Amino acid sequence: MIELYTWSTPNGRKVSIALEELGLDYQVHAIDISKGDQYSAEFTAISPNQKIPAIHDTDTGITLMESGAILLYLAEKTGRLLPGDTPKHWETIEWLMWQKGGLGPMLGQAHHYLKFNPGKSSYAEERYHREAQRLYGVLNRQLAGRDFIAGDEYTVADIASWPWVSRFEFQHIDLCEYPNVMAWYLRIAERPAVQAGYSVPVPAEVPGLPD
Ligand SMILES: N[C@@H](CCC(=O)N[C@@H](CS)C(=O)NCC(=O)O)C(=O)O
Repeated sequence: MIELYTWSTPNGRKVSIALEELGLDYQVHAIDISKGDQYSAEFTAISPNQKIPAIHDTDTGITLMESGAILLYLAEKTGRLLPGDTPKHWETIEWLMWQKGGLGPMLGQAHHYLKFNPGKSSYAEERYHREAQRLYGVLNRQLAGRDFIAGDEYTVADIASWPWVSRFEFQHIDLCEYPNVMAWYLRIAERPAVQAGYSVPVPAEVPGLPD
């Protein structure tokens, strides 16, 4: 059984979507980061960096923070979502690291300046909007002629990036300008595991495209 410590954010949803996809038994502990639950002594013992998501696997005794490490752990535990074929394996890891080091952190800043604090810094708004557009362009090129980021297989690289793209409106991104990303976004949005994992821990609808 996996104990999942999470909140309804892109990083949290990566793990609930993966757990649903893998059909693993899990129990949710809501850590409301808007109320400061992440700073409690109990949660700090589980996630030393005081951020969600984190897991504890009661089968192995392993406790992990960092969404990328958790996705790799779940993939290794089940033998799924990470191709065994060497070139595809490393391409999946490469794009998982791209999400962790680029797409996630930069879009997170875009959320702060474009969605939550507009008007505070035009420099930051322009910088993170431009970087968001550049990153969507990178993803659009990677997805040309492919159903998924690492090819024809749905992997942890898709699960890591998709919840960030689901917040395209926060980032002032018009998905029509990135047709390969748009098709990939909609393809993944249909998966029952994505819809179920999106509602953890707070019920939420997967965002559709604006009319
Ligand atoms: N690198 C971490 C980032 C985790 C992260 O930033 N989590 C956010 C929610 S998406 C959080 O816990 N924020 C609470 C805070 O910053 O106090 C990961 O990928 O797991």
